[in-house]
Order: sequence, then C-alpha cells, then structure tokens
Amino acid sequence: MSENMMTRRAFLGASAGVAAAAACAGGVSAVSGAQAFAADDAAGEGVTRQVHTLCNACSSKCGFTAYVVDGKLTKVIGDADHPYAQGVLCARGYGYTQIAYSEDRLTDPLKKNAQGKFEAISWDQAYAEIAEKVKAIIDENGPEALAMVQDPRPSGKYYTKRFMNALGSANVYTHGAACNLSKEAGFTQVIGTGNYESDVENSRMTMFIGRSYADAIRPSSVAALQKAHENGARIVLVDPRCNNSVAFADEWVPINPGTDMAFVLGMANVLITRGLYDADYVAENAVGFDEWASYVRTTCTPEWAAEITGIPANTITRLACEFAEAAPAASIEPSWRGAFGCAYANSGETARVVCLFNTLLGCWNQPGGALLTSSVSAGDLDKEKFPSVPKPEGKLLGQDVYPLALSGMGSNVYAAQAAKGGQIKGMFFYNSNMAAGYSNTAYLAEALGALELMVVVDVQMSETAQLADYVLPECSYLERMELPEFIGGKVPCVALRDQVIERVHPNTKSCDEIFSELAAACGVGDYFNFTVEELAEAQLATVGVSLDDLRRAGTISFPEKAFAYGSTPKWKTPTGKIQFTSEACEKAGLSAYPVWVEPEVMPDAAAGTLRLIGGKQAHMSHTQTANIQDLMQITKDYELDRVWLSTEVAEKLGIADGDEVLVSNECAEGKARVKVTERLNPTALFMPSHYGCSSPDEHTAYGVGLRQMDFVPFHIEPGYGATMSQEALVTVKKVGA
Ligand SMILES: Nc1nc2c(c(=O)[nH]1)N[C@H]1C(S)=C(S)[C@@H](COP(=O)(O)OP(=O)(O)OC[C@H]3O[C@@H](n4cnc5c(=O)[nH]c(N)nc54)[C@H](O)[C@@H]3O)O[C@H]1N2
Ligand SMILES: Nc1nc2c(c(=O)[nH]1)N[C@H]1C(S)=C(S)[C@@H](COP(=O)(O)OP(=O)(O)OC[C@H]3O[C@@H](n4cnc5c(=O)[nH]c(N)nc54)[C@H](O)[C@@H]3O)O[C@H]1N2
Ligand code: SF4
Ligand SMILES: [Mo]
Repeated sequence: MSENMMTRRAFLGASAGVAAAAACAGGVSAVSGAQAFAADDAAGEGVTRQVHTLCNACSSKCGFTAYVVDGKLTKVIGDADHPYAQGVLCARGYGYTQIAYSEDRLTDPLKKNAQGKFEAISWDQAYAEIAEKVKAIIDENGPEALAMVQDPRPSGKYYTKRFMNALGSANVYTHGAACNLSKEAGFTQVIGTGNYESDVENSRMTMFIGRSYADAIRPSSVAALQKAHENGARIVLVDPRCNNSVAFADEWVPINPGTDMAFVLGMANVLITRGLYDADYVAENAVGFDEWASYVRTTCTPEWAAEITGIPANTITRLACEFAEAAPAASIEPSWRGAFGCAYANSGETARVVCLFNTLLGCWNQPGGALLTSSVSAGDLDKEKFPSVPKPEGKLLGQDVYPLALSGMGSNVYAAQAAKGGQIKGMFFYNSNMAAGYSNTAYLAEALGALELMVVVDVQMSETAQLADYVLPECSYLERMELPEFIGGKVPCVALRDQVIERVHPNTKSCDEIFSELAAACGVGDYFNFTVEELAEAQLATVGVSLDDLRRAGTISFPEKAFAYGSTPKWKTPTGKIQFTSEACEKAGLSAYPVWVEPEVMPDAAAGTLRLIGGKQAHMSHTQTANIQDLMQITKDYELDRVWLSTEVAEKLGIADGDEVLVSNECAEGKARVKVTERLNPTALFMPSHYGCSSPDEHTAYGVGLRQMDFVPFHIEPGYGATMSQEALVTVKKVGA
C-alpha cells in the first residue's frame, strides 16, 4: 500500500471484540431509548424504583438510571443528559453492575495473621489496630511517613485527602503516574492546564496519536467520532497498532512505538519551513517560538523523522500540509494514556510538542479545533460544620525529585520506591490496584512488602489487597451515595452517584463511613463531623442546586457557564502565554524548548527484540473487570487474551496464528497464544492490558492471560515522575520450537 497507508474499508468490521462487547448486557438488560422505557414499565411486576446514579467501571463515571424491582437491580439505561453517556453505557457499564452480586466480594474486615493468612475481624478491632500503628509511625517518623494511593472517585478523592491531611501528611497520590501524568504535566508546561478537548465532531481534520475512542471507550467520544466521520472530517490514527477506531478513520499511520515526538516535530518542520503556520497567532499568544523554530528547522526534517518513526517523509509532509489546509478547524487530539500518558522517557516532552503543534495551527478555542472548556466547582463551605484541615507541613514526597509531576497526582511509583527505601512506613490504598498495574509487579510486591502498615480498601481481593496487613471491605458503587461529581465541558454540569440497592453484605461500609470512622479512631474525627448527605447538600448549595433536585434530575447543567468559540483562553502559565520554552523544564534538567528525546530502550530486529506495548479492550477496564463473569466470557469466546504479533515477524520466526509462544525478558516470562496480524508495526508485540490476574481469590480472572506489568522494568520518567510503562523489550519464540 502506498505510503504505508491503509484504507478504512480494509479493516471495517474487523473486530469481533467490539461487536461482542456491544452485545453484552450481563445479567442486567441493556436497553436505551424511550420506547424501551415504556415497554418495560407496562410489563413490570412488583415495585419498580428508578434511581439516577454513576457508573464505576472506569473513570468516566457515566450517568445512568437504575431500575430496581423488589430490591434487585433489573435494568440500567444511560442517562440522555449526562454528557459522557448521552443515553447509552458501554459494555463495561452494563456488565460491571454484576460486581454487587459477585461471589468474590469482600464481606468483612480482614487482618493478615502471623501465618500470612487472612482472618475476619470486627470493624472496631480493625480501626483500633490501624490507629495504633498510624500513631506509632507518626510518633517515630512523622506524618510524612504515611501515604495514600487512590483512583479519584467522587467521594474517594475528598475523603482520602482529608484523612491524610488531617493526619498531617501531604502524601496523596492518584493512579496518574501509570495513566496520564506525563501528558497532563507536559501540557501544563505549555498551556497552563493539564488537558483540552478536541472538537472532533466539528473538525475538518483530527489526528489521534495513540488514542482509540472505539477501544478505550467513552460513549460520547464514540458518538463524536462517528459524527466527524459522517461530516467528512479527515480522521488519522497514528498508532503502531491499527486500533478499532479505524471503522471511522481515513488513514492508519503505523508508527514505530515510542517515536511520536519525532513524528510531530517532523510535521512542525514542514509548517515552519513552508510558512504554513499561523504566525500572527504565535506572535500574539506565545513566548520562545524563535528558539524552538530554529531547532525544528535545522534538525527535524521529514527525512530525519522518517528514519526514526518508520513513516515515509512524504507521508509526514502530506499530513502536515493537510493540517495547514484544514486549520484552524483541526487539531491533534489530546490523547489519554496510550502513546504519551506515561509510556516513555520522552512522554512528557511529547505532550509539550503536541500542544506546540496545535499552537502552530492557531486552533485553540476555534470551531473544530482544540478547546479549553470550563468547569464549575463547589465554593466555600461553613467553616464551623466543615472545618478546614491545616495544610500539612511537609511537601508531597517526590516533588523535589520529579518537579514536573502535577501536585494533584504525584508520582505513585516514587512513593513505592520510598516505601522500599523505608521513607514511607504506612500506606493506604483506596480503589487502587497498584500491585498489578503501576509498574514492575515484582518490584512493587517487594516495596509494599517492606511497609510496617498496609491498608487496602476494596470490594474484592485484588493483588494489592493480597499484600495488605488489613483489608477493609467497601460496599459496591451501587450500594452507596457519593459526593456530587462536577464535570467540565462545553456545558459544565454536576451529577450524582446515588445508592441504588440495599447493601448485599451488611458488614460492608462506604468510603465516607470508613474514612470518617478511621479518622475518629486516629484522633482526628473532628474534621469528619458530618454525613456525606450533609456535605453533598452544602457543596451543591454553593452552586445553587439542591440535593433533592439533583437526585430527581441525575445531571444538572450550568448553561450560563457554557464555552464560547473564538474566545482567547487565559494561559495559566508563569509567563501568561503559550510557552515554547519553559523555565520549569529547564530547572528539571530538561531542555528549555522540547528537543527529541530517544526512548530509554529501542527494539533491535537483529537481536530479535520487540517493544512490548499494551492497550485497552472495549469490554474490559484495567484490572478491575476481569473478574466479572459475563465480561470475561467475551474474552474467552473470542480469545481476546491473545498477544498480537506482526505477520512479518511471525513468518520470520515460524509462528502461525493461534500458536502458543513464550514471551520473555529480564523481568518475566510467560506463555500465551498469539494473534498473527497485519495490523501491527513489526517492531512491537501488543499485549491487551487487562489480564494475568495473580490473585487466586478472584476466581474468574485468576490465571487468564499475561500481565503487561510483569515485563516492565521499574524505572521512572526523568522530570515527570511517570512509570514508563512501555520502556520494555521482549523476545518471543514458539513453544516447543
Ligand atoms: N495491568 C494493567 N495496569 C494498568 C492498566 C491496565 O489496563 N492494566 N491501566 C493503567 C491506567 S490507564 C490506569 S488509569 C490505572 C488504573 O489503576 P487503578 O485505578 O488501580 O484501576 P484497577 O487496576 O482497575 O484497580 C481498581 C481497584 O479498585 C477496586 N474497586 C472497584 N470498585 C471499587 C469500589 O467501589 N470501592 C473500592 N474501594 N474499590 C473498588 C477494584 O477491585 C480494583 O482492585 O492502571 C494503569 N495500569
Ligand atoms: N475499554 C476501556 N476504556 C477505557 C479504559 C479501560 O480500561 N477500558 N480506561 C479509561 C482510562 S483510565 C484511560 S487512561 C483511557 C486510555 O485511553 P487510550 O490511551 O486511548 O487507551 P490505550 O488502549 O491504552 O491506548 C490507545 C492506543 O495507543 C496505542 N499505542 C501504544 N503505544 C503507542 C505508541 O508508542 N505510539 C502511539 N502513537 N500509539 C501507541 C495502542 O496500540 C492503543 O491502540 O481509556 C479510558 N477508557
Ligand atoms: S465509559 Fe463505560 S465503563 Fe466508563 S463510566 Fe462510561 S459506561 Fe462506565
Ligand atoms: Mo487511565
């Protein structure tokens, strides 16, 4: 095919996974639309209750209406006015509702005994023992020796932070270092904020770099991509793997993984040398352009980029020219994790270059361009009822070593390193499976094993829970109410996770209960003298909404705060401008303007090494859904746990589709069946990222497939603090060959 280009038709309908995922409804029926509504209501026996709530199968937290008949969940329908759901959930959203009734649910607090076995204890005993250990750690080492890792959830992000800060520790980390830390931190250096939104549906051209709406789904994103395609927008996927978004794309650019920075630099060279960029926009809005431009002009020719990326120079030139023609209704989409969220030594710097490229297009806040939309948040509350927690004295641990890491995320992998080194002694995990997903699993097990106190709050016995001293069982998301969730976007809004069903296991508790009660046991209960309803009501009052109204509506929007096209964003950078140069980056030991950074390791065909890359599947979320029976059945039916190998390499190694192969490197080895495909760059091995569960108490997930993080060495991205999840090389050989 010319210029490595593949047409979209070549791959239409190619994915069994997407089709199957769309059909999955778990034990709960998945219906959308008003008709289904009416039909069901007419047929209903027993008492039907309807509750608006939010999904918990991934961080998008889509809104839906739950139907409960005689106390049991029978049906869920995506809420039409929730901005991410737009009337439908994805397969995970339907399937994950089974978690409430899972046989593998945690039902009681557990303590690891001297033999390393877990035994059930009372909440009072758990609180008292944990509090005693917390106090001992604070007395001996100060509160800086305590840390929390959490996946930001509506209540979780509030209660975990308040709890840690009340104890005097600033060490609150999200999962970000294994997700989107580099991306958000790199963007922040250029545009002063961690994210933007591409106006895909109104664009003339959008390029996705390692981002797949059709695999890593959010329903509204898939809808926008479909609309863009129908509107005739040019959609380009830059990905070593031809992902399932190709159904709505015009072109797949099969880049060498880890080289996206060189690719964008090469396109920037074309815009700059040919005078195709928006010079007026740059002059008005940016600082440091000339320095960067002279580097790009002299070094980053399309031929230079072709050598590194494996994409022909004429393709790079053509794409840059197409961008110039489509601008300002064009942008590089911000991505999420795949290419530069946390993957490489150059991820943060790649993020900077992506923002600079969009700046050359002059597309910020333009229809079809890259938008900086607004959000609404709760205002100040009554200080008597909700007293402010004093700011901890110490700084977030790791910020001095990785100064570019956003303080709202921190480097959780640095925290693990600090646990191994004895600087952190006590660690809490809320809704986080660090041990299976944030970096090298053997290293993390050893690091967390060195802790004096490890407490995990989960709903099932995750790999991280297996390592804990105490495991505290939360009720599932369907069994609790949480704080209001404020959502930014073209029209900002607020939505609510509400309690749908009674607790299936009466001895489980909600996040707010657990941290409030634990705080009381630790002697800082004065900061938690309110219920979650009271706090929700108070937060909502600051934006003129009542809890009752929100419960009735599910989602309430703020049209008066809606985004307006054409406005000039306020650049919240130190210079007040878009920064082609950054003092903070220079101070962190990087170049003031972004220059090409070679990945830490590169595959070598002669040595038989391949880069191990990962990615999401439409029916699975991280590690948390593999134990849901109906979702795992899709994997089994379609053998979706296979690793992908390019036809070219497979032929060279004498491997056929369906063969069992041994994947190995210096960290791990394991066997898997292989999918041999034209849809993969031959320098890569693709491993779907949801498998290889090693917790025997997750009976459905246990032992299925390989786990990517077993093969990733423990190392941290300079300056940015992320996990470098794809700086890993492996070899493959046929088992028995
Ligand atoms: N192996 C692997 N590693 C990954 C990824 C991957 O796909 N695979 N993805 C990466 C990305 S993009 C991200 S964002 C991070 C995500 O990392 P995490 O945020 O840690 O997500 P999960 O790995 O799904 O683990 C979530 C944990 O929360 C638990 N949980 C689920 N519901 C509840 C609840 O209601 N209450 C409580 N207390 N716990 C609950 C689950 O049982 C599980 O143990 O991982 C990164 N690392
Ligand atoms: N189904 C599903 N959807 C999800 C999630 C989930 O777990 N499952 N999680 C949510 C979360 S927390 C996140 S962070 C997002 C993640 O959203 P994405 O970042 O879109 O998801 P990934 O599948 O990790 O990566 C996307 C693509 O990046 C490609 N890729 C890998 N390496 C490279 C590279 O070096 N260069 C380029 N150009 N491409 C590369 C992969 O082949 C893959 O097709 O998804 C969200 N939505
Ligand atoms: S994208 Fe899917 S899994 Fe994520 S919140 Fe929405 S419905 Fe749930
Ligand atoms: Mo993520």
